[in-house]
Formats: sequence, C-alpha cells, structure tokens
Amino acid sequence: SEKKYFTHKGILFSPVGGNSVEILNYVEKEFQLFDDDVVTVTYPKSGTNWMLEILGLTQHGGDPSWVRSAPVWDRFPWIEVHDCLDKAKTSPPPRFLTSHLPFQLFPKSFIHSKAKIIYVLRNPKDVLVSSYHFSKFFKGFPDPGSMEEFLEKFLSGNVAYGSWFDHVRGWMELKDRSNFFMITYEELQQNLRGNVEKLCQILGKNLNSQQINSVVENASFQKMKDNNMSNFSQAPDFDHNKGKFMRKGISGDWKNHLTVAQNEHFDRVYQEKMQGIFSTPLWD
Ligand code: PPS
Repeated sequence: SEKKYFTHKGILFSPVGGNSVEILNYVEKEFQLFDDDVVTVTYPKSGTNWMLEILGLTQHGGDPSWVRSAPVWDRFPWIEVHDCLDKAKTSPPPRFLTSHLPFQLFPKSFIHSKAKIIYVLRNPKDVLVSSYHFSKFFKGFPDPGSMEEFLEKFLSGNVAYGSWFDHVRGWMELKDRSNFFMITYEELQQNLRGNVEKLCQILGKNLNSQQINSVVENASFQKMKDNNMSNFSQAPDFDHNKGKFMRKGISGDWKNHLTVAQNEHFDRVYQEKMQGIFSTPLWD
C-alpha cells in the first residue's frame, strides 16, 4: 500500500492529494510570494482548516456568507496542490494561501518577502490520532493498519509531508522573524476570541465586538461541521462512509487511543527530537 506515495527529496507525498514532483519543484524554486500574501502553514491535521475558516471570516468582517460560498480549497488554495496552484497564482491581492510544506521545500522567494506566515501547530499525539482516522477514508493515503503500526510510521516520518518533528523544527527556525506568527490548536480552543483579536492585529483588520463574536460563532466546530463548503463532504477521493473530516475537534483524544507504553515511547522520541525547541512546554 506504500505505493500510494512517491518520494521527493526524502519526503513522502501523495499524487492523489494533488502533489507531483513537477509542482513541488516549481513551488520551491519559482513560485513568487508577494509582500501582502498571508500563508497558513501547518503540518497536516494540526487545525489548518479551522485557521482558514477563522481567517476567511475575519477578512469578511464576520459575515459567514463568503465561507459558505465555495469549498475551502478554492477559497484559500494550497500552493503545492495541482488543482489549486493556478488559483493561487491568479488570486487578487492580498492573497491567502495554504501550505503543508516543510520549510526546506517552501518557496525560496519567501526569503526576501514580507509575506506573513501563520504557522498552526497542535499536540503531535492528537495529530497522530487525527491522521490515523483520516488515513482510513482519504483514498490518497495507505491504510494506517493498527495504531501500533501507524505510530511507528508517524514517529519515523514515514507519512505524507514527512516527520512532524522535522516540520516543526524547520519552521521554528523562523520564530524570531517579524512576519512569522505561531498559534497552537490548543490556544484556539482555550481562547478563540482572544486569538481572533490577535489575528485582526496581524491582518490589520478592525472588527467591532459584534463582528468578532460572529467570527467566533461561525468558526465553531459545529458550524463548520454543518457548512458543506467547510466540512469536506464534497471532497473527491474520500470514502465518505468510512469517516468524517470534521471528526471530533477536541484536544487530548490521544488519551483514548494510546496505551501507556505507546505514550511513553512517544514521550521519549519527543524529548530526544524537540529538546530546546520551545522555551516553555506547549503540551502536557
Ligand atoms: S488537513 O487535512 O491537514 O487539512 O486537516 P486540518 O484541517 O489541519 O486538521 C483537521 C482537524 O482539525 C479539526 N477541526 C476543528 N477542531 C476544532 N474546532 C474547529 N472548528 C475545527 N475544524 C476542524 C478536525 O476535526 C480535525 O481534527 P480531529 O481530531 O480529527 O477531529
């Protein structure tokens, strides 16, 4: 089943997901970022689409009609995905783009641009669990097998977009740049309103309190689950009988899936690979 992937510069990608060597090379070497671009960057299953909904609502003053008007992948195109790249190239400014790429494959043009990066990260144990379920119904990924098997693949980076640890470490090297903003999934859950206010500042948007309320309300898990343009019910290449994109939307679901031994193993790998990366621990 691993034949569902191809390898590019040591990282696994899925052709069904719209990736190809041509596109990855083009995006890395030729795609031009502009100073007023806003790029949401994540390791898969970290809360990408939640951030896209929040940004879309914020950009439209809290009015939900726009996020209900077109599928999320048309609204804020993924740059490294076949059907999205043209849209990304022709979007009127300011462009809102999306990427799961590790930093080393991200457009080189970023180095000299003021494009803003919003990097969303999530407790990797919950990323693992979310990915495990997603792999069962997304036809582009091989069947995850047992949790034990999938855990090993995840920890060694034998999954699409490579290792979580390498992805986060790579992007964290930018953490002191003034155009790099990092937000965790857990922070969004603890204080969505406060983070919407922070995002307004980043985007230079001036929303009144009613508009902010509307962003918060319409970016809720339930509202997104009910929005056919955000819940991936129209997505091709999904086996919609085997699972839902809007699955649980909680923090700490790993506690329902990992054994004590698996959790300890995860902690050991985490400590070894993430030493010195965060000044305060982000997860318990
Ligand atoms: S993808 O395929 O990489 O683009 O997936 P991504 O959007 O990054 O992550 C999907 C997980 O995010 C959850 N989600 C939310 N949680 C809370 N609130 C809201 N509004 C929300 N929207 C999406 C989604 O349910 C997936 O997590 P799990 O744990 O599987 O439920």
